Amino acid sequence: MRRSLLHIGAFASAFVLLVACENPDSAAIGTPDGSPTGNPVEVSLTEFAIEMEASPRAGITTFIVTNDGSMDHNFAVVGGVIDTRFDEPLAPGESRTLTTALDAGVYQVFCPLGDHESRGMATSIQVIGPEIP
Ligand SMILES: [Cu+2]
Repeated sequence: MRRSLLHIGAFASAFVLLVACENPDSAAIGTPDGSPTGNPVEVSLTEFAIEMEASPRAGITTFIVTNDGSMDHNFAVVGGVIDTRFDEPLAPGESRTLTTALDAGVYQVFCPLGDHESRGMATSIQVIGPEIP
């Protein structure tokens, strides 16, 4: 069961990366002309830190989250009207995507599992660019 879920996550991530690579307009994602494809933002979860781009562009955003640690972790984004996270934590080595629409502004990013947030799995990101129409 866990193995098949892992494969689905890996497949979804590969698919997103594939789409991002094959779409010549991917540089324009998040601009007013719009695009259904999320702006990809890679995230690495470890004990106990979250590594990611600090200033992603506003728009539809696809977080490509990989658990590079040795224990389960989750990934939450909270700010403005956004409060999103995975329903289930990611196992070590697992990668999954989380897509959400981000307006410009500051968002708190953290791991909501146990005391991971207070141990360092927390950061803030400054989303830049025009607001979503
Ligand atoms: Cu964690």
